[in-house]
Formats: sequence, C-alpha cells, structure tokens
Amino acid sequence: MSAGNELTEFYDCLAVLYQSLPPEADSEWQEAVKSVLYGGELLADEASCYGAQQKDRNRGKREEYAQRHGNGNRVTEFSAITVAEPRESDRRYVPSGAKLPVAPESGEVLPVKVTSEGVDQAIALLAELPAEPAADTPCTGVDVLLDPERIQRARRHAGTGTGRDETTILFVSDTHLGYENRVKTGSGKTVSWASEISSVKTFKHIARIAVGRDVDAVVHTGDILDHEVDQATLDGAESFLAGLSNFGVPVYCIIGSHDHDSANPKHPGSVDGVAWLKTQVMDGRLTKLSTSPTPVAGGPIDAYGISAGNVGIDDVGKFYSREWEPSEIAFGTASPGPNILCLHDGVTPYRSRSDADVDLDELLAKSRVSFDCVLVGDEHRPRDEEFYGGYTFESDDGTPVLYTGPSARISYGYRDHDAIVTELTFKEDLVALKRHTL
Ligand SMILES: [Mn+2]
Repeated sequence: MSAGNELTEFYDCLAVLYQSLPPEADSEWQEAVKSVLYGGELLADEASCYGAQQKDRNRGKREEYAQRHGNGNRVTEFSAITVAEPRESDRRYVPSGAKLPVAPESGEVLPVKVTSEGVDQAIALLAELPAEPAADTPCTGVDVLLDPERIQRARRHAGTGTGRDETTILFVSDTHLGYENRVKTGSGKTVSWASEISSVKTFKHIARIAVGRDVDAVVHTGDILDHEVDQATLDGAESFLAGLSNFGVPVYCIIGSHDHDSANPKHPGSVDGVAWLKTQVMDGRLTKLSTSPTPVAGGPIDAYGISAGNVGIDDVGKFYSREWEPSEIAFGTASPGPNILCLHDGVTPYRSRSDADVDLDELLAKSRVSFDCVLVGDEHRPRDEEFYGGYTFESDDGTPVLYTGPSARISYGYRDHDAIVTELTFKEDLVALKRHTL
C-alpha cells in the first residue's frame, strides 16, 4: 500500500473515536459513527461502510499500515487526511496522544461526548466525511455517506450548510422521462440497453444527490420528458419532485424539444406530458425560467432561461416555428449578484457557427444582462467523447458555457460511462464544478 491512504486513515482514526465514546454519549451519535465504520441504520442506502471498503478497496491490511505509519496499534502519522487533538472536553475519553478526524469542509474536529442537544451538529460534521475516501482501487461513484434525510435534518437544526455568500445548484439535464418506452413504442432511436434504463430511478438519484449534498436548488435545462411518456413514470417522478419540495429544494426548468412533442403522444400507453408539466408548475414543484429574472432559492443568483425554440411550457402548440434569433430576446434587468442563463438549443461553441441553432456569442453580446455562466441542455454526448473537457466551454467573451449531458445513459457515448449531473457552487464571482455520476 502506498503512503497516504485516505480510506485507511479515516477508518483508523474514526475507530479511535468510536472506541472512545463514553456510554453516556447520545445514542444516535453512537449509531452514526458505528454506521460509517461498520454499517448501521444511518448509513445511506447506496453507501458502503468504511470497514467493508477497507476490505474491498485496499490491497494491504490496516495492521500493516499502522506498523508503517504508526505504533503498530494505530496510525499516528497521517498524510492523506487532516486530524487534530480531541476537543478539551473530550480529552479524558481519548487515549493520550491519539488524534481524531477533522470534518473536511468546516475544519472542525469531530466530537466524542455528544449530548442530545449537540447531536445534529455532530452528525452534520460527520456527514462531511467522503462517502468513498481514496483507496487502492477507484471509487464507484457513491457521493452520500449518511442517510440524506437525516443529514438534511441535522444541517437544518445545526444551522450549518450553505451560507448566503455561497449558493449551490445541482445542474441536471435531459432526463427524458419515459425513454425506456421507446422499446415498446418504437418511436425514436434507442441505445441497445434502453430496456435497462429506469426513468424513475434517474429522478430518485437526482433527488438523493440534491438532498445529500444539501444544494440550494436544482436547475433542469430541458427534455425533462421523452416524447412518449406514461402516467406511472410521471407519478414516480412527481413523488421525487414533491420530496425535493418538502425538503425546501426548489427545481427550476426550461423545456426541450422532446417536452414539446410529449404534448401529442402517438402511442395509446402515453399521456400528455405538457399537461403534467403545467400541473407541476401550478402546484409549485417546478418553476419555469424565462427572460425575466427568477431569484434562485431567494437570491442572490438570478436565473434566466429560454426553452427550446423559444417556446415555453405555456406556448407549446401555439407556435410551429422553433427557430429564434438573438435579436428577438430582451432580458429583464437583474438584481445585484450572479446571473445564469439556461438554454436548450444547439449553440456555439459546442457547435460550429454553421451547425448551431443559435450564435451564443451574439446573444451574449446583445444582452443587457451580464451572465456569469450559461447552462445548456440538448447535447447528449460530450464533444470528442471527452467527459472532462467536452462539456466545459467558454464563449468569446470568456463566459463559462457548461453542459452536464443527459442524466441517463441514453446515447452511445455512454456505453462505457455513467450518466452525470453537475454541482455548481457560486461564491463571489467564481463558479466551481463538481460532477456526480448517477
Ligand atoms: Mn435531449
């Protein structure tokens, strides 16, 4: 095993914490630490405990690592993670000289003796530990360590999570609810593994990542629906939209060409998807974006959107032309703070000027609103099959132009690749990206 194994180091010093827990420590805190180490009620469904990962993902044994980087019993020289002395009030419980893990985001050392008043704060800190620390074998793409609902509750009560100087958005696109129906309707091209796709699971994964990562909002850049969608799929999706709404995570959207087509399905098993979208909007589970600013989760970010062909949910069926020119667009004035623009058309620079539906550089140059980034749907594969570079561009004026691709493996570019969604963090005038596989 090479030096600095993050998994072994987290496992080892969390085990020290676990062994130090006094019997009077809050029972849920005991269960939470046990869940991370050995499995238990508070471990997220998809996650695997550190003990199991230590066995499956590391070639060397923990004892050998503790020999090389410690006193034989436990690791004392940490190089992959940050550790610290126990808190003053915890020193009496912890073996002399032992170090405890530090929560990576807030930089606070994990507590030992936790009371019922402090348990939310403690669980919120524990939830900062990675679901899959780096080890000898690669991660499998699990992002959430502890039960997302419990984390959310802990963060709300502990008053931690995203501060107002920082906004986090989960950027998703092209969910194509009902895509797997193409197998029976014969409508539209399909990948050979189409029958393995579960639209409802796509929504479930998105909701879990949104809640587990404690994002402020979800933004969907269109093709929410495939052109033939059935009621059962819509009911499943609605339950996850309702869940997000209950957790206080708003979902903003524009629509795509397949959403348009879902208004007139051809197959007897399909229903009017646009009618469903209108219901979601009316009931507050979805919020439409337009050329007027919409404050994201109350601000300070303003979001704008132009649906595919500049035909929004309420205009489906009224317009036949789906072409638009930058000169037709007049954005409403933004409030102070970052501005984002959502699109669902073939735009530059992913596409060449001759091949694009819309010249994004011209749109940005003519816009009275200055955008901090542009989020685009519609494209189903990264350019040049490059999952890192092929979804990230810049316009001529340097505005980041970001894609996330479809949220399900619905194009051949995804034969050997998981679908992804993208977490965006806006802080001051910077935007940071974190991709999550589904
Ligand atoms: Mn699409």
